[in-house]
Amino acid sequence: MYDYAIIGAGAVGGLFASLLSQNKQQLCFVDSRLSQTSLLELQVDSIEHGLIFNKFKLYNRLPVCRSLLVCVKAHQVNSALSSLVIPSNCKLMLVVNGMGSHQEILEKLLPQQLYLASNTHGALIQEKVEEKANIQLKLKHTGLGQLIVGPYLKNAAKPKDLIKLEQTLPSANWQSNIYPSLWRKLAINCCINPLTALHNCRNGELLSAEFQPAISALCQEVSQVAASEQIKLSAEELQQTVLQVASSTANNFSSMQQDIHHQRASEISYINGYVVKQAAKHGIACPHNQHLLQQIQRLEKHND
Ligand code: KPL
Repeated sequence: MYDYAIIGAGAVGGLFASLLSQNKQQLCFVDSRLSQTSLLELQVDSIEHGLIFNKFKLYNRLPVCRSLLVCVKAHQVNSALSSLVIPSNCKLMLVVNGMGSHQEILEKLLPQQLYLASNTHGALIQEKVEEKANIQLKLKHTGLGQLIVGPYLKNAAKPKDLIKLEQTLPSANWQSNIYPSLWRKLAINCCINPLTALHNCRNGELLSAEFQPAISALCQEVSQVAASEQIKLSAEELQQTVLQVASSTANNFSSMQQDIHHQRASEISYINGYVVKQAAKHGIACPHNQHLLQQIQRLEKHND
């Protein structure tokens, strides 16, 4: 039996696979689009352990595993899981940007099987070669962050497997109410992702004075919408967190900058789009988030 199966052979999935396998966890990857079982050769230039090399099986069906880690784009969660049957003794942990994607998969599992995570580790794909069905992936761990995990059902007890996750990944932390952390990460993504995509710049450039009014206004709106969902996060605290992350990932291009640059669909509907949708439910005006949502959607249409 595998300890973890991972869906998403990208920067985040690859990073966690290599860190977990350093700690003797049995791991594999799953991609239901494949026609046969293949191999993933992974090289990670990690901050704490230097170069890590691994080979993982890449299945096209779900093997017996204790936990399934889903590390794909928010808009891919539903389709990545659609053909898989998730047994009731398997925990599913969503490590995705934005909010709302978990609501699309609730009918696939019991609510107590679902765990949500907020990840602030930075990782960058340096090379990805797909040869026949096999994949060679080279990654760099660019920022030491945290993986915060909690249950979809607030205050549910911490399962034994997740105690093990905390022991094997020193930067993993359990929170019985994960929602404030998810909103904090949402605020980071609401500011950094669309602004870097629209200005085609690295995260660190958002530290300049010209961006401060926009970041402040976006944080005000996120704070107000979060409060309407009983999550108390002050706009000042959010703004400080956004600037800290922009500084610790200064050299990175955000995932949305990359998506827009490479003409791929972005996660905007699960980031600023989620804030705008929740705001509308509560009758709150969110002009700054709305504006960024529209501008990114316009770029996506232009790329079609
Ligand atoms: O999550 C990120 C992303 O790019 O999606 C941040 C934290 C902004 C790092 O780039």
